Amino acid sequence: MGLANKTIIFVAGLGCIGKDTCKALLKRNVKNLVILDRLDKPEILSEIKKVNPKSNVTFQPYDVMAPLSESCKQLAKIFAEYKKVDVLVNGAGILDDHEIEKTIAINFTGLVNTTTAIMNFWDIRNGGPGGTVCNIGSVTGFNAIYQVPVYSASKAAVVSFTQSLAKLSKITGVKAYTVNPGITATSLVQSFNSWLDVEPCVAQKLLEHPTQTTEQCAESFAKAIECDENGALWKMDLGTLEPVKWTIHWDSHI
Ligand code: NAE
Repeated sequence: MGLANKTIIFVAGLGCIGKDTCKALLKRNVKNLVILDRLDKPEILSEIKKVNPKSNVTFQPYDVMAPLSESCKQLAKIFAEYKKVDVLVNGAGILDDHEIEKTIAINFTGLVNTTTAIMNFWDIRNGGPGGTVCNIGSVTGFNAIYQVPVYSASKAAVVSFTQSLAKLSKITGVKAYTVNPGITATSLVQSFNSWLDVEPCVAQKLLEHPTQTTEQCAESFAKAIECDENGALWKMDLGTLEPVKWTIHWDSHI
């Protein structure tokens, strides 16, 4: 998918990976970039806007923990304004295994709700034009950091949900894939709680191993969005972008 002239909604576009990915998208001349995030960060927004003054970049406060009906209302306003939206990026996430319910609510339920809400506007069964959902999973959705089992499982849920969405695209007309970063130098991984404090030094131990920069991650991220491959599982680790081949252990045959 050439990104020039496309309209993209980016949930969590003001986070560390989000910000640099927004910049990478603007370098590709995205037409409209609608950033939704929980916190208003005007200085980050203006830094993003500067990358390409020809692109239209806007921000709206958005909490993925809001009820589904609220997400639907907010998306209705966005669709009324832009008419056509091509890609939804779901990127909200927290890493704190002391916060069990919040982790599931933000990392998984919130992503499911935003995706469910946009189906009202995209589903070809309602006369919609289709679209593409790009969900941020994690390499921990493939193989857990077992000291943060709640976070890892929330990302495995994102991977699984997105694989089903991709298979449903024949019915809905909506494509889906995940982008799964390896450890990326952001505030998320600088310091975090393990489950039941099983490993008090988990962040420190993790960061003893090689990581990638947000700029490297963002470049891979933008390339994955350009590929627009339904069902893809992209691993974005150590500055590379690689498709992951999923092993099939069972088939429902339906
Ligand atoms: P970050 O903390 O800078 O970004 C988190 C973003 O989620 C922020 O924009 C924040 O405002 C938004 N957010 C949190 N709660 C929200 C809510 N209720 N409603 C709306 N937005 C909300 O950290 P980041 O590292 O840039 O993380 C961005 C995404 O990438 C997250 O989903 C994270 O899980 C994922 N990710 C990060 C890494 C990493 O190493 N940094 C990895 C994979 C995936 C590797 C690991 O899994 C550790």
